[in-house]
Amino acid sequence: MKLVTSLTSPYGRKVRVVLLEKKIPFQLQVENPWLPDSVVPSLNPLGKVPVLVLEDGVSVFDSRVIVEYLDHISPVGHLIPAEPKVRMGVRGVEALADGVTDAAVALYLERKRTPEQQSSGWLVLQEKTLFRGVEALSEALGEKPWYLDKNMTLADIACGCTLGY
Ligand code: GSF
Repeated sequence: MKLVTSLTSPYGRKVRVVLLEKKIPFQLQVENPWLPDSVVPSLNPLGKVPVLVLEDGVSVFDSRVIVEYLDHISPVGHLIPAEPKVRMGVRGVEALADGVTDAAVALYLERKRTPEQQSSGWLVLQEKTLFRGVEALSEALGEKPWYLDKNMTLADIACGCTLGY
């Protein structure tokens, strides 16, 4: 299988960490989705990375769908628990972490625009989301070493990639 991503993408990083933790061999194809001649839209109609291309040519996106698939195909180090409520908690932290990343990406893109084009209201909105989200990530972890107490799960990987970004 081949992972198509940019090396700076926090969502792509989450998938790369999962691939490595689960010891799944993969090819890496580095692509910049923002370039006008990018191949990414031919793999994902949304034009976004990461995309996982399977042996039979099927393209899988987005990162949450990819990590779910990867966790199912290998029994090595399960990252998404089976018990429904625990599973919901782990996926919930992932959704929160991804949401914080979305706000951080939105801030980054807005700040790349010229000062005249930037919307201060939009920047404030995204900043508030970002800080609320980080606070909620911190509260959910509390004093525990991992979100699920004894084991590292997808929740910890997603949170780590968000904080890294
Ligand atoms: C987000 C992917 C994304 O926004 C996921 O896979 O989890 N919910 C999706 N990717 C960005 C790159 S980055 O900010 O990581 C992307 O490919 N943007 C290109 C575009 O045209 O929006």
